[in-house]
Amino acid sequence: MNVDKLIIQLEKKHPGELEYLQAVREVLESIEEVYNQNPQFESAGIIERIVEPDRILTFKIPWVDDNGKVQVNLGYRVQFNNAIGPYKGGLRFHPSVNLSILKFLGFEQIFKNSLTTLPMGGAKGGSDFNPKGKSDHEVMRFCQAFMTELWELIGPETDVPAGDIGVGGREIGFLYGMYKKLAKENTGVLTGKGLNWGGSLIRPEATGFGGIYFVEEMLKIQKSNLKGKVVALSGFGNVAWGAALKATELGAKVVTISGPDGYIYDAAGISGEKIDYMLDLRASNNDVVAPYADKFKGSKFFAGKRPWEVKCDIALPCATQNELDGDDAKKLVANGCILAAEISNMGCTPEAVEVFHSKKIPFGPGKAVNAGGVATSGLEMSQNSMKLNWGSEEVDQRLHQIMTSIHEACIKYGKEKDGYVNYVKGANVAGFLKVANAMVDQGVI
Ligand code: 2IT
Repeated sequence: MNVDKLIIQLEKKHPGELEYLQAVREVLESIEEVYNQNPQFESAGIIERIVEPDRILTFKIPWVDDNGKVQVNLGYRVQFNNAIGPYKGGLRFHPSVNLSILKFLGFEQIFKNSLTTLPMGGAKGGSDFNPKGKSDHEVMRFCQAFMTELWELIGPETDVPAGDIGVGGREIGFLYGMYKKLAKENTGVLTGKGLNWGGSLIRPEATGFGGIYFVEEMLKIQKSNLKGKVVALSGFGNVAWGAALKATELGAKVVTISGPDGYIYDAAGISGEKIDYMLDLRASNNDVVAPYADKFKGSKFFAGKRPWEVKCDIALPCATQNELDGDDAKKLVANGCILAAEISNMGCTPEAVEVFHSKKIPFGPGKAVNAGGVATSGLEMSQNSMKLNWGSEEVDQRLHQIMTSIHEACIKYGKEKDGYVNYVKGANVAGFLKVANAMVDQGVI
């Protein structure tokens, strides 16, 4: 395999799909060595097959807003790979959504889902619809229109969507209701469901909790832990909320959250009612964090800036892709940061990752660190299949064990001669091998 040649070919085929090409390049660079050591991969054409989605559904979503005006959005489902299980991955509703972003997310999801140890393939979907500022009725009409197109492609044993940015419990409820009406069945076709209609305990917390369990493991091998560590995180949604809760519980002090409007610095620490307030901020539907500074005296709002300029021990991007760049990484390192981990998908640019690697700062990539969300979706699917519910302790303990095993897999394939762990390589190789071997076993299909 020749990575540069493959990327040039892909660039020609998919011009301008920058996020997708970025995600593919990172994985190819990591697996090049193990790929070339396994000639069965080359003869089965694994690389050429794994970088292209199995299929992409694109559809139009016309709906009527509260003023009686017709709106038109675009919808997508990218079914990337189902070698080890049904297609699985979230739906993102955000104005920035386009095919490149959904292809990068679907591609990442293949390896992430493989790392969870559960039988799930990779997929992603969504729309350029913006739920911010919309009424509940508008969101309902949109979700119903979206599902009218999607339902025939998905099913509890074929493709199981879930939430991502802009898709939470409310949206999953409306989507599920419409699927149920169209398919005339009550099954685990979506995850992130409400607790009294098939959802799993701990699913809302899982991405953040799992991320912090992973960070704990990263610290443990350095004979350290979270007690007293100062944590800078970005975002203020579901992922940031879960991460803040668990990091605080384990003794860390979270000093930042952020939104599209800027970031909040709270030197006293974002804990207790301040973490609960993140839910109010989100419910206000305005996509801003500035009101936090009015409510909690002593905190400060920095308009239009990112939180990576503050002094911290640990940096955790929890918002979106490429939200921490090379300059941010340099600032963090200069300020004494000892660990960075993406709880968002591809939160760091390649330049940022390069800075962390060159300074031997442990860096956890999203597909390992944030796998707890989809892992708990997998546990929701298991509970749905068995038609029974586990208690929160049981789910949490399984989640914790899965995160520990993902960390072990990263060490197995990512530990370098000097003892530094390249988690990017570890996660990519471990995730890839399982899927590639399954593809070899199953023939050219
Ligand atoms: O990026 C992700 O892993 C998710 N948004 C969760 C996907 C899922 O199927 O639970």
